[in-house]
Amino acid sequence: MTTDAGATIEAIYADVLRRNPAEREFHQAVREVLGSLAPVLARHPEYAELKTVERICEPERQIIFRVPWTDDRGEVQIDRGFRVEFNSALGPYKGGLRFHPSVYLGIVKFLGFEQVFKNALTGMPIGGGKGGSDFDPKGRSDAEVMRFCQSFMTELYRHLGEHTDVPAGDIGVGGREIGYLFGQYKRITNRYESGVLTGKGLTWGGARVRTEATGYGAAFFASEMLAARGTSLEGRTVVVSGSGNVALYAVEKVTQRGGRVLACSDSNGYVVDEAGLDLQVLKQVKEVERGRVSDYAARVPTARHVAGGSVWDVPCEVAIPSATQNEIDAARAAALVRGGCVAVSEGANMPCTPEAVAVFQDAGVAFGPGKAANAGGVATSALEMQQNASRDSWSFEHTEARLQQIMHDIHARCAEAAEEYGAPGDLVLGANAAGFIRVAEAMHAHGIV
Ligand code: NDP
Ligand code: 2IT
Repeated sequence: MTTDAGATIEAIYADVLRRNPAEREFHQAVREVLGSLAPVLARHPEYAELKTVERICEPERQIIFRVPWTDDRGEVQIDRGFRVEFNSALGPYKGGLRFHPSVYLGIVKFLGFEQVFKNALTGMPIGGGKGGSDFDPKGRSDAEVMRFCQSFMTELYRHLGEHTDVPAGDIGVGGREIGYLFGQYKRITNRYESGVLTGKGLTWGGARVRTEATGYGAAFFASEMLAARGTSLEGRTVVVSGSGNVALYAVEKVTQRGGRVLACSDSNGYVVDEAGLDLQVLKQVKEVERGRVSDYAARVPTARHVAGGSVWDVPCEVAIPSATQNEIDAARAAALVRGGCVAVSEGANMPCTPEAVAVFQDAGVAFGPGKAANAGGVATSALEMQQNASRDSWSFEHTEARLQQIMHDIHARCAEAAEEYGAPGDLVLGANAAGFIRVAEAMHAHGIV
């Protein structure tokens, strides 16, 4: 039975490679999920019969468009916009927008595919999608970012709607960009449709805790994994990569829970502060000044900046990779294990290569895959949609308590599915199996769609 299921999965993967050439990250994300599905297909032959896996691997809709805009010098710029509406079995397409020069269809599809299972794991009524652009916001003025966002939304708006597709932020897209995007959507449609975007400002439909949610959630997930092993974050040394939205609030929650965050990074290098990162200075540098982590080191006497190199050279007990895909390879994972790492909670999407994941799992390190560990962001987006639909606004405390419960439940769901499918403690298998089954069941109810 398992052998049949294994052969089916290999055939499906070969077809995904053939139909989606040169989309390396998408292949990697599909491989990772398919790698967990043999025991699920063995128990549910109907999924093979009705080609559920094949259908899930094919996005429902892919939109690619020109984004022309004029820079501050009057020069015309042309970027490429994407929105991949991957799966709407559980609810409207939901997922962030990434603005980064590395964005191409393969990145958007990998992120959209991950999002389908992540959103399913949250238990909330949201389908999966992702979008973005190869626009590089670095060094651009506010006015340039605004004109870009307006041009981007001038095409994208026709595909969106609170019941259709609801974007949010990701790399390079934060509160400022969501503001410009919302303003243009409202202007074009003449609708104050709060639920069409999440991550909004608190005065115009945003939800408390959405800013903090992904980083807090990744720290909560680390706590859950440690609690399952009878321990906690208290007194632990922690390294968080990146210094953006996810990283900053992972640092904040870890610190609140008694952990000491030794280091964080950006694409130019990393900063080490054995005293534990001073969050007030870090937030000032990153959120207010839009500066670099080198600016933090210049201001804090206990800190030093290392230009280039990898923040994963810093030994720690708990790692929360929160920058980007494939930042931890097998060699870095092995170094982390040698340095005493006991838990990894993926704040970013797919930050560990498959080889790195194997190193962690073989060494008995507690490993929380991104689709579970960073699901707090999108879950809180769903809470924002809920508040928008009821024209309500919840307190910070209430919303954080909801988030904490959601992360607890996701961990439990993954752990239970891992048990059920014969791999106790394997949260990768648990997350993939639990997420997949939830989507597959809804798709079955809907017929061949
Ligand atoms: P931000 O843009 O706020 O921050 C990204 C951080 O990662 C920056 O410090 C950036 O450095 C660094 N980084 C990005 N790309 C690279 C790269 N190619 N090489 C080295 N460093 C890089 O993004 P977020 O914090 O929102 O996102 C971080 C990760 O978390 C992403 O994987 C995203 O998909 C994931 N995520 C985000 C969620 C959210 O709610 N925002 C939800 C769930 C997952 P620099 O400034 O130098 O570019
Ligand atoms: O990867 C992610 O889950 C996000 N960037 C957040 C998506 C969302 O819709 O809040």
